[in-house]
Amino acid sequence: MENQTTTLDAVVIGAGFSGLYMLYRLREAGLSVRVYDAADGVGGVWYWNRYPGARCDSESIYYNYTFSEELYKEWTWKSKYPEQPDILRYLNFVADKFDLRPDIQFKTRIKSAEFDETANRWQIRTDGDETISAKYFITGVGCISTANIPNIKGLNSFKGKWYHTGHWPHEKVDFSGKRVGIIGTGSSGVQAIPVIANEAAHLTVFQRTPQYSVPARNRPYTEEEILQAKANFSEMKRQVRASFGGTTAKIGDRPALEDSFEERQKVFGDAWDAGGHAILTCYNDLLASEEANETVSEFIRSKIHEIVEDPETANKLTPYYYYGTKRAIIDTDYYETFNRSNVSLVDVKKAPIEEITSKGIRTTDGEYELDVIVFATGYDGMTGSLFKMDILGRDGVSLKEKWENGAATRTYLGMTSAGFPNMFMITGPESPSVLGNMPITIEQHVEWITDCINYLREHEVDVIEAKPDAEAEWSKHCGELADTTLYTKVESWYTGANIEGKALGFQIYVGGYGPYHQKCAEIAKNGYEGFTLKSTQKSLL
Ligand code: NA7
Repeated sequence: MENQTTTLDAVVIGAGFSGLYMLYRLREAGLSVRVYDAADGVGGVWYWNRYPGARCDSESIYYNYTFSEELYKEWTWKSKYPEQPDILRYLNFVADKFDLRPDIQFKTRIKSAEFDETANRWQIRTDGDETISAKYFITGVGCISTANIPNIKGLNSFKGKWYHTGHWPHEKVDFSGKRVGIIGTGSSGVQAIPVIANEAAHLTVFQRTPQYSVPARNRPYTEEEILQAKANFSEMKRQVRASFGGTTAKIGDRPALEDSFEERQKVFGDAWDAGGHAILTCYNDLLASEEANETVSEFIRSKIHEIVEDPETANKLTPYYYYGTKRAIIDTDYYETFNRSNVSLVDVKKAPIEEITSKGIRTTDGEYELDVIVFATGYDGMTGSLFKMDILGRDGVSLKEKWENGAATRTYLGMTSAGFPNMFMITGPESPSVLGNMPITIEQHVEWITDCINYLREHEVDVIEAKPDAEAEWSKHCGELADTTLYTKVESWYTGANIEGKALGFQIYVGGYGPYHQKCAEIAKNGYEGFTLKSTQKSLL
């Protein structure tokens, strides 16, 4: 499409959990709205993450929308942790049920968005040279959706095939008989490694930082569990929306050191046997106190040495940072996979990767010949996908310029930013976003934004904008909360440390979903406290 200008009330970017629900709500509110997505189908990250073993680590019965009881009851999850094809099917089911596709433009990337201060509208441009004029500009681009492919010398010379987990081909990749190398042992690597090892002739794992991982103990749901979850819908919805992390999981009622060593071993052992993230919430101070954290870290280290038969490999796999401060991982047979004769582990912290050659990967210890390289090297989190677009607010200032110093990222509630009127971010930096079960906080963001837009329309307000002092206060509050935890003491993608040259800063609200939702509701109730509301006729605040 060339040189066309479309006029809409709202443009939403991304057809994942965020964008689909935003579309549903705004359309229901009577707005003209269109969602744009670079993919040719719905799903967001679940459209792209098709690597072997791709699965969500939130429990299925919570990893879905709760806005519609009918939807909840019509959909049935198969297993405790949903696998990527099931999540993609679910999001397609949602798109069909609510007839969302007519208002989604696929295969279209938004290149830029500029706020026109005279018209009080956003001018948005696509990669197809279409221009859209919209009153509201809303991003639902995900927190971990821009792939990080490390800049390793020689990648172009590699004669085999290479893939990033987050941009996996749609057709099945056949590993049988192949020598495969995988770089990265975060959630994606840990899920993919056991599955690829089953198929490949040989798998070499290039590990930079060892990871703590706990068995998921995934299994099919029983019919009774499904019936119970559906019958319990209303209570579940109430609980997850008020909870800390978007599930009904309970956080321990006491500090770890209040128990004796034997008592703690029993508590951790039970959580290990139950599987999933329960081990992180056994006690209430595991992410706040170094001594408490060491107890759970040491427990997992001992499990690694129990499982992995070769002591040298077990040593290489043993982490020494605070458990949970890099994203906590759950797995199926991760450590067990290193007992296989066709799997080897290379420590690239000790012997760094020097280059990718035509034949494989060369570290300072020598060359590994490979047919396939898998990059499980993660994402430019939180800001990467926002920075891929030129977003220009008042006075032509770009969001990237404003946030250049990551440590000083400024948002108000993680949804808005001063200087960017009528722009909303679903799970932007400084919202609770990734520290929990995301669909639940996405729903809250979408509902808050919809209520806000309805309020503006009812009160004939043209422009809403965060006040600089309100957002400075919010950012300060987020920083102070983060400093009470161990998250800021470890390098991770949460802090931006995984991206070369990225300014460091922990940009997530750690106060929990429930308290955050309550705070947002109070701000709305007080007539959108901390925002300037302006109409062309009158100034309301
Ligand atoms: P992660 O968790 O960021 O993991 C990326 C992995 O790749 C991690 O082990 C990194 O080591 C490693 N990595 C990154 N760059 C390199 C280079 N240049 N050389 C060697 N190793 C490297 O990404 P995932 O995709 O696994 O998971 C992302 C999120 O998706 C996850 O947190 C869940 O929320 C879902 P490092 O630890 O940086 O030393």
